Amino acid sequence: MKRTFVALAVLGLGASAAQAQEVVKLGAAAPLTGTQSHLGKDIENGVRLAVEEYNAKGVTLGGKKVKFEVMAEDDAADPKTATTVAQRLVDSGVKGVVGHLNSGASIPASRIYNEGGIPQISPASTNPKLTQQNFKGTFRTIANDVQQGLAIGKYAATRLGAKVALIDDRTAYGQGLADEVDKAVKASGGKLVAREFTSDKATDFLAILTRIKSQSPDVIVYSGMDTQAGPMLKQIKQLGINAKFITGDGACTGEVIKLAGDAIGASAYCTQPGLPLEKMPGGKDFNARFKKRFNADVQIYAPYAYDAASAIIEAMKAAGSAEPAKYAPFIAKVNFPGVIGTVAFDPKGDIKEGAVTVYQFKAGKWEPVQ
Ligand code: ABU
Repeated sequence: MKRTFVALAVLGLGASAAQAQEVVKLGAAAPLTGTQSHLGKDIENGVRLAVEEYNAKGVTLGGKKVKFEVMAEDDAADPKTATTVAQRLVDSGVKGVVGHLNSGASIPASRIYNEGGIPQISPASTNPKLTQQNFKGTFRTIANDVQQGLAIGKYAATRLGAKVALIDDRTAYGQGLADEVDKAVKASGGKLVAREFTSDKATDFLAILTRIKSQSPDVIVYSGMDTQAGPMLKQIKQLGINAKFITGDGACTGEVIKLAGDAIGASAYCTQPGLPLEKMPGGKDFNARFKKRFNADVQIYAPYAYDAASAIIEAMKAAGSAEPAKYAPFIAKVNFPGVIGTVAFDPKGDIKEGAVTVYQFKAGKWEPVQ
């Protein structure tokens, strides 16, 4: 195995007493350019904060002091680019990867990591299929869309109105979540009056919204990202559609509020797998450290990325090694208090504690309501 050593000259003792410090590279893969870059950067920064804090404390593996370095890669939220990026990370000798953001990127990339024997923990990809492939090294720190779809479908049909229209963006995330919402609406006694789809590049939703308007739904569920949800809310207002609106974690952001402008109001709801940041056990403190370090607000996924990087490093510490073959089995056994809560995985690799929070838009921001 290729190893990189950084010679640290110990001041005053001369070169002979220099300490060798092993560099352990961790990958952070997410969209760092394009319309989802605010979420990708959130992930990269979560990983960076974890790595910097572990480096500051000092980590010794197998008697050797190590220094962690982050190799950040831009997958552009694109499935094909994600596989290229995954191969580059494996070839570059990273020992573990936190990523990707999009389920449509994480799922194809997971095959490359699995073949390369490199553990992958996604802090954001919620499509259930990611952890259903029987890959021993694939994990996620966020609850999956079986739970989130159930929460959205049930809340929509029982609290927002029985007639539900459903739109998805045909990505692995959007379509997968919509399928779960569809089941949950029907199981909760609701009626699906329309099922439409768009794409994660679209900006014009007038045709599908006009069809939906003719069905007079009580609630529109959008399963996709904030980049589409913002303009969609504007066009719902433009068409005079009088329906409530609910969306999942991909659009449960501050960005959607900016994009929607005055078209977002108290009839807008969203969900996030996990607790609100201020209710996470380590949330307030994490938020302060994150803001101080990056001069930026947490979007959604930074705490999950921080805990994912921590899970990799804790597993390395337990194994006494950064070699993936040696430390990977220890990821399945981690159990530590993270920012988001207890970090421990079920046999599939999903986080064990998976809450879902419902938010309503109130006084300019998303407020937890359930
Ligand atoms: N979880 C929402 C955004 C990321 C994804 O699963 O595609």
